[in-house]
Amino acid sequence: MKRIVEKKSIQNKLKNMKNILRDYFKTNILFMTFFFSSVINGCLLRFLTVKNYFDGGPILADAAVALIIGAFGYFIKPKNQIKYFFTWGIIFTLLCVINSMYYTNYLSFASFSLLETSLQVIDVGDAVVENVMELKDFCYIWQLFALLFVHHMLKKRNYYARVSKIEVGKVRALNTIVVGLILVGLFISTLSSTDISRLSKQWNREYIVMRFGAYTYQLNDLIATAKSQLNPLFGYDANAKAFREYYDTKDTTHEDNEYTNIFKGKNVLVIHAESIQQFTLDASFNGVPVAPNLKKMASEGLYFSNFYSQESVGTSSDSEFTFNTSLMPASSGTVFVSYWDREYISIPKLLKEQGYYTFSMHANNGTFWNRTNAHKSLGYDDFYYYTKDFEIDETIGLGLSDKSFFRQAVPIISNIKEANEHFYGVLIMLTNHTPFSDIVNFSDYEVSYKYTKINEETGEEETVVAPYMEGTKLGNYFKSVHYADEALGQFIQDLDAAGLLDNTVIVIYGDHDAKLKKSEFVRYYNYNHETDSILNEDDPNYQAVDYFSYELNRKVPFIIWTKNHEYQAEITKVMGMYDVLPTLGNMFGFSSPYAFGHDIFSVDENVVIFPDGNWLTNKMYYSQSKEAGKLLDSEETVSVDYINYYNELSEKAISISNSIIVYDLIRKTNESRAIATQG
Ligand code: GP9
Ligand code: MN
Repeated sequence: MKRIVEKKSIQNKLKNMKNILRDYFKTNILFMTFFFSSVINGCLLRFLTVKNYFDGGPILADAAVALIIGAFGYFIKPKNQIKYFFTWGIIFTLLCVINSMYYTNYLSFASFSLLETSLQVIDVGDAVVENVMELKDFCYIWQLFALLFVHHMLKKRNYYARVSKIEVGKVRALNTIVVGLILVGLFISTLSSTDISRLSKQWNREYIVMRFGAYTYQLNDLIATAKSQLNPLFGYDANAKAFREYYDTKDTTHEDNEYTNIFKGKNVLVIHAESIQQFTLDASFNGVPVAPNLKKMASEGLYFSNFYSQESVGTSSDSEFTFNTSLMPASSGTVFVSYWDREYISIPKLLKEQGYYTFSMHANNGTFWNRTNAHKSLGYDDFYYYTKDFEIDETIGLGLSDKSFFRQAVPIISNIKEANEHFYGVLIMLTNHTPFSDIVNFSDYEVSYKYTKINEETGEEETVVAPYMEGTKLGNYFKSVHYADEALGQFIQDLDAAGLLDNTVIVIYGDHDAKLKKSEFVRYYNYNHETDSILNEDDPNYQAVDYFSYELNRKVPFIIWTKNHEYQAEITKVMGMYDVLPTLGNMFGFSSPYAFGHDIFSVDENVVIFPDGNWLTNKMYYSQSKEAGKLLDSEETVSVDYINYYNELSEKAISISNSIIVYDLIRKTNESRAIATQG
């Protein structure tokens, strides 16, 4: 008997619950539309970007954010609630669209700190438009249509009038907030200390979106950006202390090696080779190499064949910065735009101490990447740029063609040589800049696949041309690199003819990869010329392009070359842009106490730390966001301690380097030293 009563009471309770839920859903339709569409879009964004399909954590976080934000809608009269939900719908949709676009282009997520930086990007014109737009980036807009459609239906059915009679807004708002907070609590209980530390540091953006969902990421980013604006005011003491401790315990001893002072007193011309990746040096089509001049110089000089750029969102400007200072790029925003006025120890400044005249040259306008200010701050005596010093007589892609740029540069350098005993100059190339589409109008380099076969009807041998990379972005990239390589080859000849190579060291670096999609490489590696199609994945010859192979292939060339080829070697040790200052410093006789890189000839095992916390040694590429590594030699093994050691090292370097930038710690240290000396 007792059992029957109990069963009935449970049944009644369930029934009651069902009725409550039914009534709830029936009278909260607009809120529910907002809630579910927001959660679905949050998931969709992750599905289309970081691809963590089955992780409950970020769904919980997205749901909590949508509940808490949605809850405040109840403070508004039902008939007016659409205005509130639609406004948030626009914000959430924009957030998804922008992040999706950003990921399409940079494989990372957008940040409020980039608002200032992105104004720089507008100058790049068609490069942005052509790269940015993909249909899938706009699929989130359905949320807005759903909200309008549901609102329209509800209005037609007199829903708002009915609901206003029963809805006590404040109670609903509070109840919803409580449920939201319970979800927050549940979510927090799933977090590890690493998750929390990464959320506060914010540089591992991919990881944060994977773990916390896009809405929490963006909210956190907003707080981090606001904080970084106020940073110079807050947190100085703790960061300055960490900085002092780091350098107090850092071993800065350097022993001489066979390259010490080999180039002391020689002139330097650095070529910033826009978007040139290392694999192009080994590529050829129909027997014609893509980059024969670079290849030749690599074989005649010191060639660092595992050299990686360490750029962040500041792309070209980040590479210029890291090349010249051996510091990492800023964790939020870009140095050239937001932190150009800090004090840095740089190659131009160090060579100036040895009596060098230092200059930079670029055929874009001087304001791009705030170079007019940033180059001064880096210590260049002069910056030669369009519109000041170059005439636009041939335009390809973004601006003046590299061939014309170099042609016009030679007489300027000749004058510089006349007027100065020693010089250090950096020439920033431009033509090989994404989207590489204009180059087809100037290049006759073919990226097709030509082969011979017997014509079945005539029985004679004939040449067949399969399109291969023609008409693809990677194909255009090869044409573009071929052009840049020709320009470079001609420049070296012209420098020689002008007598400018005799006492000069040429340094060439690719500033970053070309940001090409994996699918472009799939075609390049797996093309079947006979059928003009891509091999099936199960074909034994199929070469997959996975995350690690793609990342490893992002390396760029780094070459140190002299006319008489006194120093020839291929250096296979992994090397990063931040190793340039110490390595050249060893050769030219300068050094920076704040360098994060190393003289490559002085280290046993080098590590390249990327701004997102990933790192690379000659043994392993490790991704901190994926918490996975790839051994470069499958026969080798590494221990967990090895991985932990480099994880910690990377985090420390990124953090200290960022403090130097944000808190202007080099200037502060010099000032306190000066005061101490006076005292
Ligand atoms: C623009 C050029 C390109 O002047 O240096 O910059 P990027 O888009 O590569 O940062
Ligand atoms: Mn660049």
